[in-house]
Amino acid sequence: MKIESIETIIVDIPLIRPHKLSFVAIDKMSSVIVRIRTDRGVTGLGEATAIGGPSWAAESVETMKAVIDLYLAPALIGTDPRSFATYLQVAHRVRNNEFAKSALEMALHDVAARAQDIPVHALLGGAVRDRIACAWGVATGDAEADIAEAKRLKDAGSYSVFKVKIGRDDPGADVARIGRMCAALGQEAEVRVDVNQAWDLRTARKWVPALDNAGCALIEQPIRATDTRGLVSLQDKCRVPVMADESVMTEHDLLELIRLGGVDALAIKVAKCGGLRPARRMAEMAICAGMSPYGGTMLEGVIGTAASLHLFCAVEQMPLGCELFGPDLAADRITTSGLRMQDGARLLNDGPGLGVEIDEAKLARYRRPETSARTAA
Ligand code: MUC
Ligand code: MG
Repeated sequence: MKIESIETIIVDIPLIRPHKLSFVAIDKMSSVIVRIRTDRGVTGLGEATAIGGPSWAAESVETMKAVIDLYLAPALIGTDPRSFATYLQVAHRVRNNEFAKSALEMALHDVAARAQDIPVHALLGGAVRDRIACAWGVATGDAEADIAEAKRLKDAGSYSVFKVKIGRDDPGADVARIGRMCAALGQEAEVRVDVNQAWDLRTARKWVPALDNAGCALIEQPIRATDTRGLVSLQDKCRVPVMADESVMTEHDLLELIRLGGVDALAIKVAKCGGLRPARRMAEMAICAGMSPYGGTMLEGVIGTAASLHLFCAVEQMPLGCELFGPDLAADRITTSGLRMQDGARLLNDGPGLGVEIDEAKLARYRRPETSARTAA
């Protein structure tokens, strides 16, 4: 089997409401969709998103598309998509650009799995669960609206774990509203926070224990990504898990975190790790070092979320669950089917491959103009 073409398409799908992080607010989900076509008629899909352009990480959908179109795709045309060795040779010639690589690597997994008529999780060792507890990301930008949204979702029975984006406001006000949210939601719900690097270490030393006392169940990336030592020191200041996210983009970052003593939890994301295989490896490294891997998101749509789901259902220990809520935050989708939730858990979908198909009319509606396909001459 040979790759005939690798197409990259940027899509922008509106969100059901603006999503406001400490450093940026977004009102659409911007993704690069990768579609691989082969000479045997087997196709594969991949997706990577960026939050606020090159803002959460160094890549944007525009850079991902360029890197794939100009540097990765041309070297793969005509090769066997099932050969991971070929992909690695090509990928190693491009430095960094993990998000771009992850979209391509995802599409290659989809092709390879479809060619064998098996689900992608079977290529990742096989699912050990058929569902995973899923948190909802609360980030309306307004304290009272955040509490109302979480309460509505909890009362509807759809979500019971909430990850609140804080760090835009004064730390004292943020901590007070987390306390109010915990009280409003009661014992059956869990409230976690993601500060997205907004605090300096001195601020975090004061407010991390206060968050813990307010009932917050997990504190993600309170300080800047580069201060790994500071992050480790904060874990000793509270009883609940501190989670590394932006501090650990690569395996080398993870080794450094482990060397410094580690924290309780690590957000694994297919995009930042550079693909399904490195993400799986990092989840296992975390487990070996006594950290809990957590199923993170970059707010992917159905394609990228399905890939993450196949991965997280194949990792043996995922005690903190995941936050694969991206498809529910988007107002629409470009696939013919969605991904199901039941009793606060995201249900693993069937294959073959990722088990999702493009809805061509929707793709045409949400694609940005000026797309290109790299095709064998
Ligand atoms: C992050 O830092 O976890 C993804 C979803 C969300 O709400 O924030 C982002 C990134
Ligand atoms: Mg985060």
